[in-house]
Amino acid sequence: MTAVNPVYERLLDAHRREIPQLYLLVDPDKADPAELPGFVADAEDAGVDGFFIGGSLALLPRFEECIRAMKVAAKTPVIIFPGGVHQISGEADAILFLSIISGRNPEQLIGQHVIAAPMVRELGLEAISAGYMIIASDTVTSTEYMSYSKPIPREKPEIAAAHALAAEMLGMKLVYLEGGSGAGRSVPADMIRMVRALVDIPVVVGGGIRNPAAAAEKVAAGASIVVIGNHFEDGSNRTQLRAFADAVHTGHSQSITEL
Ligand code: 1GP
Repeated sequence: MTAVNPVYERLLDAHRREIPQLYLLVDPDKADPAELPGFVADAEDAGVDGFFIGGSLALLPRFEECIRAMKVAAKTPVIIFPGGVHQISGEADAILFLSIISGRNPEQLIGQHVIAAPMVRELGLEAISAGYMIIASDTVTSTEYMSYSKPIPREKPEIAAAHALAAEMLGMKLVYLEGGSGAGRSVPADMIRMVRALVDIPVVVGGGIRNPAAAAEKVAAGASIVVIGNHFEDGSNRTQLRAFADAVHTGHSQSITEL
C-alpha cells in the first residue's frame, strides 16, 4: 500500500529512529535554475537529506522553474517552504502548511491557509502542517517584517516550549524554530532542548547556522532537522557540504575553530 503522506512519514521515521537530518533551503530569487540540478546532486552525494524551497519575497517569477530544476536531480524530498500563497506548486513533493504560531496575526494563523487549501488539494500536494515560531535574533528578520508576527524572546525557552506543546495538541505535524534567514544569532540550544523534551513531533531548527559546529550543537540539543540556507548560496562554501552533513548525522563536529 502506498503511504498517504509519504514525505511526512519519511521525516517522522527518521525522527523516531533518532536520525537527525540536514535540509538545505533554496531561495528562488538567489538560485540559478541552470545550476540547481548540479547543486542538488552534489548535496545529496555529500549526505544532505532533502531540500526546502521558498522565501519571504518573490522578486523573480521563477519559483516553479527552480522546483523543476531541482526535481531533475533530486532523489530526496523537495518541500515548499512558502513565503505566502504565491508559492504553491504541484511540482514539489510536499508543502509546509505553516502557521506562524509565535505571532498573533490571524492571516498567518488561518487566513492564508483558507486561501491556499483548495489549491493544495487540487494539485494533490502533500500538506505538512507546521507550527512555525520566529525566535528573536539581533535584527528584525524578513519573515518577522513580512508576516507582522512578533518573535519569541530568545531568553524565554519556556514560552517557545508552551507554543510547541500547543501546536502538538492542535494536531500540527512538526514545529519549526526559526532564527531568521541570515540571523546573527541562531536559535539557542536551551530553547531547542526544552521544546524537544516536551513534544513528540519533529523539531526543525534553522536560521543563522554557518558552520558544522553550530549545526552539531542544534542536533545535540534535540533538533530533528537542521536547515541551512545562506551559507551554501556562496558556491565557495559547497566544499563544506559533507562536513555539515556529518556534523548533523553524528551530533559532533570535527572543527574546533568554529561555533
Ligand atoms: C531556514 O531561514 C532559515 O529556517 C535559513 O536560514 O539562510 O540563515 O541559513 P539561513
